[in-house]
Amino acid sequence: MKKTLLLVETLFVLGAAGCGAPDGTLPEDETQSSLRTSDEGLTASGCTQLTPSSVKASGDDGTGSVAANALDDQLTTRWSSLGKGQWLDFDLGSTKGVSGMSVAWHQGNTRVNTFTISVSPDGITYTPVYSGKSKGTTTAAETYTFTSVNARRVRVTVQGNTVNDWASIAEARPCSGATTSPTPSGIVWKGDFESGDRSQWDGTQMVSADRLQVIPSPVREGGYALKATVRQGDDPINASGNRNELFKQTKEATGSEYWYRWSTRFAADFPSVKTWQLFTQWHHDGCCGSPPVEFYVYGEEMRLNIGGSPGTIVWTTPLVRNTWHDFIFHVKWSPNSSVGFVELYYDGKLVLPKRNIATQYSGSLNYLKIGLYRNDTIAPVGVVYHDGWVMGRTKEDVLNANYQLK
Ligand SMILES: [Ca+2]
Repeated sequence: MKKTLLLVETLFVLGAAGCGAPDGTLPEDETQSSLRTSDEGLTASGCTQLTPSSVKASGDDGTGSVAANALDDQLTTRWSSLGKGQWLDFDLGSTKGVSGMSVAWHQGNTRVNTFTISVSPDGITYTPVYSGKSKGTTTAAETYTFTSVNARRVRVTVQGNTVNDWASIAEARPCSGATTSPTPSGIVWKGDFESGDRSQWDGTQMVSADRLQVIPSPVREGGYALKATVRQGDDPINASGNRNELFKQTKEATGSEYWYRWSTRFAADFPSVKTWQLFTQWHHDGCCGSPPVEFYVYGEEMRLNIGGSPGTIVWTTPLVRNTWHDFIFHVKWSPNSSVGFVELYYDGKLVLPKRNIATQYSGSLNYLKIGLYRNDTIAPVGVVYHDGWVMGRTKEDVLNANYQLK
């Protein structure tokens, strides 16, 4: 066993050198994993485990970490395969309702894995139902849920982790909801600044920390909100326009449906200019062009534009400064204009009934950006406040999200 491992290690190093790879990729560390033995089996939470009839994978490590190890009820064995895009694929034996997947990640307490879950009726055509990251804080199973779908096969595809490009899973099971409810409820994410800092978000694009401050006043809910300031010339990413923005890699799967709630307040002296000032956007992960979902101010008007440039302005309202405005935004994410839709409540009223429109670009997933991003011709300082961000699966989720209004 040890000999085989060493041999494989040599081959990998030689292979990497031969390809001119910048850093040799070593096999998955056996020593560390043997230190993390545990007798606990896989425990799914909030979802009833299904029993797959078999499992297969895109590959393994050649030294025994095969697909079946993810289905043997032991956290001490694992499936491992090297490279982004490696997958593990469960056959349920027949078509079943699937609404989640529990995964116990190998060394899951030290690595954040990026992955997608997709389902298939036939093992040929796969539809993504979930994209996300593992928490990176536990070796116990994490359960990822999505809208229930009938499927024969469930696949998890791993796009590397924060330590290396190994896909390594100790145990995994597809699961189904305890009820037949088509939309399992739950809060997916909160970005309400109640941590007192920006840590609920994935990162920033700002010229300096004073441009995106978490502040105790004014707040719309709880004890903290975000104050975003843009001065002319602020250009943290050497791109068009001036900005200071916070982002969250929401990466909503195609076909997924979510509700978002947040509040925004424009300072009393927020600039009045006949050009664009974006305060909330869902940006595509591709490089170029206007984002598919843009909330922005133009002159004395607030607008929602869908579909980039030119896109379609689906809602406008007069801009009112110096007071909080509450948004509840319901979206089905799809590049197909007869599948995707948007629906908007503003200050407690339904202002945009559900309207079918393409909300993604084909082949691209979106991520959320808030703050202030504006035309670089604008000279006056712009200040906008954001608070209470929450993303859920139902309207009730976001309405009941412990949103403590001031
Ligand atoms: Ca808050």
